[in-house]
Amino acid sequence: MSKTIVVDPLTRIEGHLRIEAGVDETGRVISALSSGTQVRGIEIILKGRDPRDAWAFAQRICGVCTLVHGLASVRAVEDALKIEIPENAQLIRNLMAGCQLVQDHVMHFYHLQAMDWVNPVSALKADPAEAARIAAAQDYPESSLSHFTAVQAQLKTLVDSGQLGIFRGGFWDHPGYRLSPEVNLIVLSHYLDGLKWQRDVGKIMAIFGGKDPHPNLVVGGVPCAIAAGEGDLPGGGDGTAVNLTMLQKVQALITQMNTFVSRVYLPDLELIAGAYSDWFTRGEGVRNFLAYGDFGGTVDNGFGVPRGVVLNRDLTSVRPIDLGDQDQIREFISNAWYSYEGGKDQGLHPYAGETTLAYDGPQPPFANLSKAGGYSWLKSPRWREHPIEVGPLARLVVMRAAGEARSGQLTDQILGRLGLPFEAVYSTMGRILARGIEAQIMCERMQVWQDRLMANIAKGDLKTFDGSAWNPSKWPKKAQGVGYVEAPRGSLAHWITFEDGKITNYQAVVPTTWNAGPVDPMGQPGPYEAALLDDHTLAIPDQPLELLRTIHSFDPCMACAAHVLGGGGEEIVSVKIA
Ligand code: NFE
Ligand code: MG
Repeated sequence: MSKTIVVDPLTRIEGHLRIEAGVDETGRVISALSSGTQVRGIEIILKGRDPRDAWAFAQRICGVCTLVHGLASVRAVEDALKIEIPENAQLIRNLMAGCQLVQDHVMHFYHLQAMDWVNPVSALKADPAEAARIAAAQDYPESSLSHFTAVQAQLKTLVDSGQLGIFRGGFWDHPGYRLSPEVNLIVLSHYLDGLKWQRDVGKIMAIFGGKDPHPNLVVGGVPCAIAAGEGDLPGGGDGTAVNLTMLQKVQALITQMNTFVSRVYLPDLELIAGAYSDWFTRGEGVRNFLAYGDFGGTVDNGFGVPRGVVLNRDLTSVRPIDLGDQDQIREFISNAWYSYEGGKDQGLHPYAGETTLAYDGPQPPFANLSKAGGYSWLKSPRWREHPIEVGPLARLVVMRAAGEARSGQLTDQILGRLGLPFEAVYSTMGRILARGIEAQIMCERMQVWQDRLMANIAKGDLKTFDGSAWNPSKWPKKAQGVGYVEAPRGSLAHWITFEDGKITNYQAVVPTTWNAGPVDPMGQPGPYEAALLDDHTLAIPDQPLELLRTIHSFDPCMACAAHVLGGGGEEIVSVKIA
């Protein structure tokens, strides 16, 4: 007899995600539905506003990727008004976005995903001396016996208190956990180190953006002025500027990021990937990948992350993307709780996109989702009608197809040590590994951008802002533009249209919408759904650890994905195994 497993809310993600998976009598997953259960209204409230203010609203789409929606928004306005920002502004935006991406990847690995692979209760049985020996052999920065003894005592206090707290949600002492007690203790110690590390490194965003989360941005560049030495604002004045002390702080933080990523995060990833190498053949998902490209236009005069689509894993062809082309990117709603004026079966390009809420599902609390009437607050974005995965794995695949050297070298080194071919990346563990590889590359690129910024300043180039947007009398009567970012979870773009200086339409198509959206009118499941249908069984269907592993490998952010609030605050149904 088949059963339906309902995980709602799925925890250790951002926001509200419900997964329903049907399993047969052997525990094999035979159906999967991914549902975003919360809706917000950011696209709607942007209508009628000044395009130059949009970023500050759009940035509130999410409190995790706190920078990227603001960045997509200012870029959309700059595209519409054909504004080129100064190179220093581009470098500073890259440094901020790079910081956001690396911080987010580390946080995801340790604080959101690691408990799918690491058993915190087992770490209590570890021999701290053995853990210290393993840590020394791995050349981890911290490998003393006193350290691991202290971490174990800290963990014991937590477990003895009966309040497992952060380690509790969605955690089972399941046979699928395979690491030795000592390795569990080591990775847990890095979980704790990672909390402090991510607090420290976010300061890069605060230095350039005034605060973090939600650093400040501006249409035309960045809002921080640069002072050449220790002084205040260039030309005098009472304000503050990013001066030499602050730039040295940024340098120290980039070094701190790189040290943690190269000596802690990547080695931990390799340990986990080695112990769970069977997860390189699970959770494959859709076979199509997309990256809009980003982090370019400065030092190497091109895309740091290349742009293109890889279909059906064919690495011999990177297909070009045009974000303005009505035939390429369209959002479908046939299984989403929205309506389109022209009917539910068509897809709309974001310039002509509509955000009209039309909840037609069962009244909560309800037992199960139903395809009749839709089952999600997420739309289904498609590229030329193909379901597409975006994110670190997609970028790795597009970089591979485009022949990008550094990512290829790092990937081959790591996979080589694990004895695996490149094709192994098309998997749950591949997504996790791709995130770490990307974090390493990004730390290295941040150093290049920082060096370039310092060189520009040394030459006397302090320009960070082009004020041409700030004279609306020179704007065209009507304009439209698209701004895109390679955000931590994948390709993000905002499309804006405005007339007489006021926004007429604003559409965000967000990484998690690409990945977590529902079945489209062509009958194709979204990437989460496809990845769950991986022809494997759940060892203990009542403890669906395997589902969590695969969904977490995408790093879901539902606030981003639905970004459009339902009235009344629908009840979020508690975790239920049916
Ligand atoms: Ni809310 Fe986001 C990222 C964006 S996700 S985290 O990364 O954009 O879909
Ligand atoms: Mg949208």
